[in-house]
This record gives sequence, structure tokens and C-alpha cells, in this order.
Amino acid sequence: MWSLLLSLALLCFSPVARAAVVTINWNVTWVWAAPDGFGRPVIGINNQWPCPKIEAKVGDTLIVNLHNGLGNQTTGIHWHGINQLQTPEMDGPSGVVQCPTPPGSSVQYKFLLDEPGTFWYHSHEKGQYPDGLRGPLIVQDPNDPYKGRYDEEIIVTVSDWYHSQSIPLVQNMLSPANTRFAPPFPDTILVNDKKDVKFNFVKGKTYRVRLINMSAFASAFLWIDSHPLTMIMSDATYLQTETAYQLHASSAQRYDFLISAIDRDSGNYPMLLALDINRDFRNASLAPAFPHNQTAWLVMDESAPFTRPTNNIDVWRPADDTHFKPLDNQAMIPAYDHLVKLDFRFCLDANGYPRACLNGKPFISQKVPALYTAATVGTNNTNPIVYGQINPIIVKKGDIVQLVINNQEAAGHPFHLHGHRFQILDRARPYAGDWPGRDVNYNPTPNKRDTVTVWSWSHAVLRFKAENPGVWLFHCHIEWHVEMGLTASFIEGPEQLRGKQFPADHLENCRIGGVPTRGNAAGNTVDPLDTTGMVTISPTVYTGATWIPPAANAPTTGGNGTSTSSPARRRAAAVAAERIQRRETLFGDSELVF
Ligand SMILES: *[C@@H]1O[C@H](CO)[C@@H](O)[C@H](O)[C@H]1NC(C)=O
Ligand SMILES: *[C@@H]1O[C@H](CO)[C@@H](O)[C@H](O)[C@H]1NC(C)=O
Ligand SMILES: *[C@@H]1O[C@H](CO)[C@@H](O)[C@H](O)[C@H]1NC(C)=O
Ligand SMILES: *[C@@H]1O[C@H](CO)[C@@H](O)[C@H](O)[C@H]1NC(C)=O
Ligand SMILES: *[C@@H]1O[C@H](CO)[C@@H](O)[C@H](O)[C@H]1NC(C)=O
Ligand SMILES: *[C@@H]1O[C@H](CO)[C@@H](O)[C@H](O)[C@H]1NC(C)=O
Ligand SMILES: *[C@@H]1O[C@H](CO)[C@@H](O)[C@H](O)[C@H]1NC(C)=O
Ligand SMILES: [Cu+2]
Repeated sequence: MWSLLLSLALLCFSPVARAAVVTINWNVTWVWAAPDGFGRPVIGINNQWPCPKIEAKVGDTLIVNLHNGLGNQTTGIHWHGINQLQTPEMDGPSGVVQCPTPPGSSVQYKFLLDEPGTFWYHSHEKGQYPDGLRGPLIVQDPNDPYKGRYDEEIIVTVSDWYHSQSIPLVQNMLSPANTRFAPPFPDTILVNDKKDVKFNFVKGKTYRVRLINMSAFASAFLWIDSHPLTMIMSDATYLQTETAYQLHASSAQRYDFLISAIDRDSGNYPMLLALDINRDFRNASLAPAFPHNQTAWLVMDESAPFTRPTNNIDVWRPADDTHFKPLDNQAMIPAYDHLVKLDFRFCLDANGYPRACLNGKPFISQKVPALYTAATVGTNNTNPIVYGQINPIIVKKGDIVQLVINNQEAAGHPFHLHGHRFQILDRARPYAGDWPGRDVNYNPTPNKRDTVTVWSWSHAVLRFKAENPGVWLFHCHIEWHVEMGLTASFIEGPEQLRGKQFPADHLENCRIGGVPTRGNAAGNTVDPLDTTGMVTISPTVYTGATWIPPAANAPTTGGNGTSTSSPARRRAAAVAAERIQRRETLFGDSELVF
């Protein structure tokens, strides 16, 4: 039976760690919800929304049996921040490490929770997660170094929220008329998927807050009246404690901090959360009032007034997360074997559609998921040509990679790497320009994260060890920019991926969807170096996660990709667009161009 059943069970892998297998059965379904008073269909789990929190402990194995009960869309889940050691096929991105899960089908995810921390999960199927399919994933640490410093913990999620569904939002965005590359602008901000949240605090107690930013677009600021934050973790890295007064979390980032309800506390304290619309962050006073803000409350005394002001914040000076020190004091990895430099700019494709380019090219989905290509083209899998235009970067197992991102646009972008946590050697100030092309004095004890915000017209320098064979995406975590192509693919340890086997249920979903599982990006198993049939221009008709049966889908985008769609694909897109009310005002606000 598919019920929300969480069986903490079985198997002691080792008597010391007492690791468990945590099994969860999920049916992904449409649900009607009105988190801010505006009703709309959202994507939930087991007919409920908000989606459930997953909680387990480090060393556990998590099994999620996922059934797609959506009827009209495909799906797939990414476990954000989880390393997926030896299980790259469980990482989730559809079309890259697995095939989309068709409606009526199931897929099993099974992987080790190798590190403690605050994580989250979200759909990684086209632009689907802003429709609601995301939630917290907490991995508890029996050996938490801060154990004893807090009494209880709470989760605070922040998210931007849209009244329209993702598919029409992206269709509007991916139009030649969108000459300013504007993403959809959110209608509101949600805290714990609600409005008007109150957290009951007991005087004398200290709380661990796990802040998760589940935004599709906007970064959030956080400030709590009269209560400084003792930082203990960013993403899944324990920090040396440091006091912060304001935080800035970009999409996908997490912060853990302690706040104490000290004895002098009486009354109620506002916690202000505001979406950041100051696009380049160069000048904190450029956007003094943040129209999408929400006041949550730390409630000590329900009968006391809820009146303390929050609009006295006119300058946001959040703590600089790249200056936080990791608790383990790990030094900067001293040298690197492989330099990867990615220049990000918006760009237009041959059809005049707005895209986001890395080194001049947007990521374009291919016919065969890249991990399947890596497994099936033999020794040719070290040749980037076989993967098609997914911005492939081949990295040898064991190499130290220095990854430089030059942001050549006028807004900050949060970049996320799957399968790793990287050291942030440098994150230059806004308008610092490109990386100078040589190493400078870097932070000797850099913070480690899986997502870093790179400021406008500036750069960041990251280092990591490639010891996790797989295909790992590196992308901007603004979901709308992913749909524009702002993604590169690390093909890590290709030698180790040759001949890799895939679970039968994963392969079955490929069969149902008509997705080839062998050969190069175009499915050529005879000559992997023959690029015929690879997709080189994104289709002009965007159908997102809309389910299109394989018969209706063929022939798909062939050759150079300009035969953008079959009649069935066009029909499906038209129907999807028509069903959902379009927001004509979408690009109305000229101040908010990112
Ligand atoms: C999933 O939920 C849908 C919608 O409620 C229902 O029709 C379907 O039978 C469920 N499937 C399973 C396998 O539980
Ligand atoms: C969440 O991330 C978005 C996108 O980067 C950012 O604009 C917003 O400020 C973040 N929210 C919080 C509370 O940090
Ligand atoms: C920041 O913007 C404000 C408002 O436009 C302006 O008055 C101020 O001079 C700017 N500061 C800097 C350092 O550019
Ligand atoms: C919060 O939003 C309101 C309404 O848009 C605005 O008047 C106020 O200035 C905002 N507060 C902050 C601190 O940005
Ligand atoms: C790549 O594949 C071609 C065609 O099968 C083959 O002739 C060639 O030897 C392969 N190259 C490598 C480096 O394995
Ligand atoms: C794509 O191919 C078609 C037909 O083969 C051709 O007419 C068209 O000019 C090509 N477009 C581009 C941008 O290469
Ligand atoms: C799928 O079904 C949902 C719920 O009925 C609906 O809102 C949506 O427009 C449908 N179409 C697509 C393409 O999602
Ligand atoms: Cu971006």
C-alpha cells in the first residue's frame, strides 16, 4: 500500500554505527492548495502538500519508493547536498542520470546518508519543483559537536511562490520577445509553506534553527529582532561558532544557527524574511524596501502584543558566508591538476530564443542520459564529443579540480555542484570582474559548501577532489536559469563508469518513455564519435515535464534541432499552456530584471 509509512527498520550494518534502512513510500500527486490564500494545483506527495520532511541519521540508507501519480507529467527527485558515493544513478536529474519517470510508473532511490546536516530534496525534472515538489531532508548526527548547546530544533524553510504553474511561466520566459532575459517574478514569499508562522519558544531554552532556502529564484534575507544568531553550519559543513545578525541565503543554501530565548525575554520577537530583489548587491541601499517580505514570530508569550516593528531595516548587511570557518579547520587544498574555467553570459540561440550560456553554449538535453552514455560507449567515454551539447567536462578520478566561474552578468547567481562539497577559495566582490588568470592570496581555511552565490560581474574560485565517479551537474540554482541552459556536466572518472549497470526499474522507465539507454548522445552504438542526430539547438516549443507518449513523440528534434517538434509535442504544449492562465504582466516590472 502507498501510504505515508516511514519504517525505521532492520539491518545493523555495523554494531557500532547501528545504521538503519529508512524506507519511504511516496505517491507524487496533484493537490489543491492555497498557502497564501490563492488556490492552485500544486505537486504534493501522498495527496498532501506541503511535502513531508525526511529525517534519518548519518550512516542510514534511505530508500524512497516513488510512484508517479501525476497522470500528465513525468517526474524525478534530486537529493540536494547528498554526495551519492558510488550511487551516481540515484542523484535524480532526469535525462542525465536517469530517464524521466512516466505517469503510472515507479522508481526506487536507494543511497547512503554519508554525512550529517540539513539537506533538502526537490524535483529535478525540467522546471517542475516551483510547482511545490520539494521538502526538507534532515540527517541527524549522534556525534554532533554542538550537542548539549541546544535544547530543541526547528526547521525554517523560505521560498518564493508563484500563482501560475511552471510550464507557462517558462514558456513566457523562453520567448524571443523576452529580450531582457527576465525570469518569472514571484507573487509572494512563503515561510514553512505558509503565511504568518509562529514559533513557540520557551524562556531559557536554546533552539537550533535549520534554515533552508527552497526558492526557485529569489534569495532571502533573515533577521531576528534582539536575537543574534550563533552560526554552526552552512550547507553540511560544521562551522566554528560565529555571531551573525543578518543572513542572506540564496536558492538551495542552508544555514544552521542557534538562538536562545534568554531569561530577560518577554513578549514576542519578529523574525523578518525578505526576498532579495537588489539584483547586483553592489549597493545595499539600492533596494531599501523588499516588497516580498514576511514576519514570522518567536512567541514567548501568546498573550503579549505582536507589535515590535520590522520595517526599520533599511540596509541589509548580511554576514559573508565565505568567511565562515569550517570547524574541522581543513586547509585549502594546496594545488590542482585540472583548471576548469566557465564564463557565464546570457545568449541567444540560432532561433533568437533567450538562453544562458557557459563558455558560449547553453546546456541542451540529449536523447541518451549522459551517465548511460558514459557506461556504454567504451573507451570513447573520455571524449566529450560523445555526450552532445551538455557542456561536458571530463575529469579523471583522483584529480584536484580548480573551478573558476566568471559571472559576466549584472546579478548574483547561486551555483550548485552535485555529488560534492567544494572549498570556496575566493568569492570576489561585486563588479570585481573576471578571474585574473592566476592564483592570488586565497583564504587558507576556506568554507565548504555545495552552493555558492557568485556576485554580479565577478567571479569565484572553487576547489574539490574528483573522487566520486559519476555525471555531476554544475548549475545555477535559479530554476528558471536551468531551463535557459545554465548547466555544465562533470563526467567524473569515466574509466570507472565503463560497463556500469543500472537498476531494472530505471531501465524500464526508459523503455516506457522511448528513451534509448545505450550509445552516444544520439543513441549511436556503432560509431559513438558520429554526432549525427545529436540535438544542437533547443526546441522552440517548451513542454517542460508534460508527459508525451513515445509514439506521439517520434520523430523528436532531429539533426540540428530546428525541426523543433512533432505535431503531438506542439499539441501537448498548446494544451498545457491553455489550461493554465497566462500572466501577461510577467515582464511588466522593469526594475526587476536579473
Ligand atoms: C496515487 O494517487 C493517485 C491520486 O490520488 C491515485 O489515483 C493512485 O491510485 C495512487 N497510486 C498508488 C500506487 O498509490
Ligand atoms: C533564497 O534564495 C534566493 C535565490 O538565490 C534569494 O534571493 C533569497 O534571498 C533566499 N532567501 C533566504 C531567506 O535566504
Ligand atoms: C547607493 O545607492 C544610493 C541610492 O541610489 C546612492 O545614493 C548611493 O550613493 C549609492 N552608493 C554607492 C556606494 O554607490
Ligand atoms: C515589507 O513589505 C511592505 C509591503 O510591501 C513594505 O512596505 C515594507 O517596507 C517591507 N519591509 C522591508 C523591511 O522591506
Ligand atoms: C571510438 O569509437 C570508434 C568507433 O567505434 C573506434 O574506432 C575508436 O577506436 C574508439 N576510440 C577510442 C579512443 O576508443
Ligand atoms: C537545420 O537543418 C535544416 C534542415 O536540414 C536547415 O534547413 C536549417 O537551415 C538548419 N538550421 C540551422 C540553424 O543550422
Ligand atoms: C496536469 O494536471 C494538473 C492538475 O489537474 C493541471 O493543473 C495541469 O494544467 C495539467 N497539465 C500539465 C501539462 O501539467
Ligand atoms: Cu542564475
